Amino acid sequence: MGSFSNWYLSIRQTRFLGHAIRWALPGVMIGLMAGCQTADDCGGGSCGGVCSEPEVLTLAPDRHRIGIFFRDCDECPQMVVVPAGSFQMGDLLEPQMGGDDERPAHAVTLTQAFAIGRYEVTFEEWNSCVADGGCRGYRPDENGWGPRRRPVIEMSWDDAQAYVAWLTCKTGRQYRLPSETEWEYAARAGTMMPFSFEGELSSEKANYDARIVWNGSKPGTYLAQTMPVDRYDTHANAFGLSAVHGNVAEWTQDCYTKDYRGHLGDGAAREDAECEYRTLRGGSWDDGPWSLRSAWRHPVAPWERHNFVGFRVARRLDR
Ligand SMILES: [Ca+2]
Repeated sequence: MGSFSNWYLSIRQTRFLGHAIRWALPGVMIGLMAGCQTADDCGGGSCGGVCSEPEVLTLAPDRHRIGIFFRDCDECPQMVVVPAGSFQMGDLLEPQMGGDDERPAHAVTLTQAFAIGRYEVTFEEWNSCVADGGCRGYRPDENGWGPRRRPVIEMSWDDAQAYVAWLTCKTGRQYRLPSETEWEYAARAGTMMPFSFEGELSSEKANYDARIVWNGSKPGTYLAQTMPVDRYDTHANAFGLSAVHGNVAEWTQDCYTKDYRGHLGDGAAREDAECEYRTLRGGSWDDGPWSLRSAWRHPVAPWERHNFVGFRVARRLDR
C-alpha cells in the first residue's frame, strides 16, 4: 500500500507541469483515512479484511487541469482525483439535442473531491477479483476480442457491485459505482458541449459506430468491438479520464428516472425502493454519436449483461 510506484502525477501530460508546480505549495492537504472491512463485506471474496495505512496527498487549488493518478493496490484500477465544484447537468444546448430524460438541465454542486477510474475496468482487473475468490467466480465471455487491457464486458449492475465490494474489502477504501451526477461531472470536465474533447467527434477520438454522422461528426471506422482502455489517451478529458465517450457504456449507481424533475442538485445517487432500471452512461462501440454525449442516459435492468456494457469505479477520498 502507498508505495511511490503506485502514484502518478498527470499534468496532461508535462504540458501543464509548470502550472502545477506554481500551485503545489499552497495546495490543500487531504488525509486519506484508513479503513477496515470484514469478510462479510467481500462480496464472496476471500481477501479477509485488509486494514490500510493512512495516506496523504496534496491537491493543488487549480485542479481543473491537474489529475492525480493513483492505485490502492497492484491489481486495483488506476484512479484519478476529481475536484469539488459546480456544473450544469443535462441537455445544455439550444436548440435541445438530447432526450426528455436529460431535462431540465440544472445546476449541481459537488462539495467534496472524489476519485474515479481513469479507465473502464479491464478484464485483467476483473480476473484478479475472481482469482482472489471474489466477483462470484464469474468469468465473462471475451467475445474473441482478447482480455487484458480491454474493458470487461457482459457486466450486469449486480456484477459491478460484487467487484466494488471486493475492492472495498481488499483495500479498506469505500469503493462504489459513481453516481450519475459524479459520472457526468467527471465526463464533462468543465465542458458544456456534447463531448469533452476539443473539436468534432471522430473515430480517431473514440470507439463508436462512426458510420453514423451527427452534428458535424466525421464519417469514420466502425471497429465493431471494444478497444484497449488506453487507446484514446491522447483524447482524455481535462480531468484525465479516458474513453468516457464510447468503448463500453458504463453503469452508474443511480436508479433510472425519466427526467430530472425533483433532482436535488447534489452528487448523491438516487435510490428508490422499487428500482427497475439502473442508468448507463457514455455510449459504446456499437452506438452512434448521439449516444456518446456527456448528457446521454439509458435505462437497463440491473441483472442484464451485454457485450457493450462495462463500468468504471469511484470512491471517496476520506474513507
Ligand atoms: Ca466508456
